Amino acid sequence: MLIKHTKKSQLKESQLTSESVYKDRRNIIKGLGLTALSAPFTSFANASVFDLFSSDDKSGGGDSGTFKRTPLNATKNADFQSLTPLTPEDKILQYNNFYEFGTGKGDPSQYGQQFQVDPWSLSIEGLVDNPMTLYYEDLLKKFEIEERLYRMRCVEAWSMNIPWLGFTLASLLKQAGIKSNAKFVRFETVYDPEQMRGQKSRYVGGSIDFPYVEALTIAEAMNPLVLMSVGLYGKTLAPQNGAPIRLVVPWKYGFKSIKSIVKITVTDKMPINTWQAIGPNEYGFFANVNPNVDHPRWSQASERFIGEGNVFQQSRKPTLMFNGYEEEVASLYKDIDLKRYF
Ligand SMILES: Nc1nc2c(c(=O)[nH]1)N[C@H]1C(S)=C(S)[C@@H](COP(=O)(O)O)O[C@H]1N2
Ligand SMILES: [Mo]
Repeated sequence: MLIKHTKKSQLKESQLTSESVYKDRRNIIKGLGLTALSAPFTSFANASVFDLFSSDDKSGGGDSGTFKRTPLNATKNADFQSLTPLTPEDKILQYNNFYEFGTGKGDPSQYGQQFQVDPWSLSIEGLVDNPMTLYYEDLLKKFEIEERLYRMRCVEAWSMNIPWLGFTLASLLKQAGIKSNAKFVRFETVYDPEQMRGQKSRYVGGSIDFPYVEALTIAEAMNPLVLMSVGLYGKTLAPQNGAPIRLVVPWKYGFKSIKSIVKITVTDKMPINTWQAIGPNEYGFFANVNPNVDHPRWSQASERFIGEGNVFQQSRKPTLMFNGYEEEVASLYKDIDLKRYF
């Protein structure tokens, strides 16, 4: 007998949305005498702290923008094609976190359209046999680009399903050749205050000490799920999504997926990532999606899925361990206390 094994990461959202959460929400909305109206009160039924404070999501905030994205050829990776529903393209382009352009969800699309991505250079340095520099064309041509549909889960308790285009970080690191004493891979976003208003003003950029930094252990970085993304929905990335190249680590909170990368350093010292530097009690190094480890200020047990419709029509669903990628990555953490190393 042939048993078709469906990976948990490939289940449909409809199979995951907990009915009780959904009913609950409908009753609260009904109780307020509101159906799907855009009264701010309805969102209290299921919003996280962040949802309530951010002035975002009427229908996304900014507009998709005037930046020219070009079509990209990619091979569909058959293992990652069945995730549904996808978040609509306009939402992925208009609801962003990219503090270099401002802290509002609409700021990156509004203020990022003039951002220059070509020429670009990305250096790979540190504990590698072949240090290298990749230029704009290399990012799109040097590696085989594939399409993968991945969940994306922000630490703020909202999520999207995104059809990324990119290549594995492992393929890049293999070309660079990691030395045997290497332990971490550190990533750095471009520092360009003239083009990034959030880097020019601490007020606009949420008091972050730029450049934005992220890091993974070598074992995490070599996991075949990790992508260097250069596009989404069949085209190159828009600035608001981290053009021309950004990281995608689908089992970790979104802040690990650093945008607009100019430097990758292989090192033997554990780097301090940007959000950990800002709030070490709230954001850790690992940042694995975990429904059982709450953020000190809000629950991580469920999330608002950003799909069709406005914030009030969107469903809440239970958060999955490692964002649904448990089969692929749980072994990386088998001896680790995930409550302590969050
Ligand atoms: N350089 C940089 N990278 C970043 C961020 C940022 O502010 N600056 N925000 C992170 C957060 S919190 C999230 S949720 C994702 C959002 O990616 P998206 O806007 O493409 O969905 O980008 C991450 N990468
Ligand atoms: Mo995030």
